[in-house]
Amino acid sequence: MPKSRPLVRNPLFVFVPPIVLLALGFSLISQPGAFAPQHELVAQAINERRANQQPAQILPLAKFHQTRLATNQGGSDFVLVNKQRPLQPLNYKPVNLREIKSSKQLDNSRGLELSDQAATALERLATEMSAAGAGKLFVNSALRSFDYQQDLFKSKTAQYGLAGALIRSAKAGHSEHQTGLAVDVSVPAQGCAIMQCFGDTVGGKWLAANSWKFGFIIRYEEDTTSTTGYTYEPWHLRFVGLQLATEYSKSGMKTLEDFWGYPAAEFYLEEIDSSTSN
Ligand code: DAL
Ligand code: ZN
Repeated sequence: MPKSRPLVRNPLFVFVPPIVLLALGFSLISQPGAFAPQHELVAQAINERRANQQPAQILPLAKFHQTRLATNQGGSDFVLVNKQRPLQPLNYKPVNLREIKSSKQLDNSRGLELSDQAATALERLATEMSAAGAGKLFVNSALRSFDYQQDLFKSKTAQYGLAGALIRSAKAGHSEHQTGLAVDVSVPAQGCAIMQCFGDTVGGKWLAANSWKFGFIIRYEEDTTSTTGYTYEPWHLRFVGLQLATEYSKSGMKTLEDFWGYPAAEFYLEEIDSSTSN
């Protein structure tokens, strides 16, 4: 009987396939935007913009995907926080904070803080606003901690009931104020402080028309509750940086959810779950 030869595998067959697979995997995940969530929503948003003959994004698509990834990061100017996109961790605290400087054009007598770049932008905005004769800004609210937001939500609930609180105030961990990128302002000399009629004042109109030039947007515009979950807040400015604010204002979009192609977030997921589980 011939001796059977021991089975010797060619090392090429053993090592090459896993190496090829690994290389393929790495090349795929290193593609820009490979992890960008919901590509189809981005494509849909872009197609809708085209169909409505709105100006197209000038960011190339790959860059748009990369930028959109930053909407998940609390420390990014692009972060998208809403009822369905809590900060992570929930008690997130930004690191680059500083007190907004008071001046002849800007009253921050409450000593409130914002992220460094948002504070600088607000100081410039206030100088221009005053020079334009649109009034002297007062800073009503800026950075809020998780605990502060929790107390605020409780006090709004006591004041307006749960449904009333939900459309006025975010739950802790879900507020833009916790990022250091949002600020509530008023012009005391013109009245309507932290009221919807602020939008009809000289100051409120100037902000709606000009705040993008300083990197801010009015985050909760009129008639956007079904997307943002909040009623009109003409006093709530959100810093997104000059490039994005410029793009956003050119795009004609009214919410960041629409701009980035994320789903509307009128309700918290737990509200939706509880209403469908009965
Ligand atoms: N008032 C806004 C929605 C907030 O509480 O963040
Ligand atoms: Zn606010």
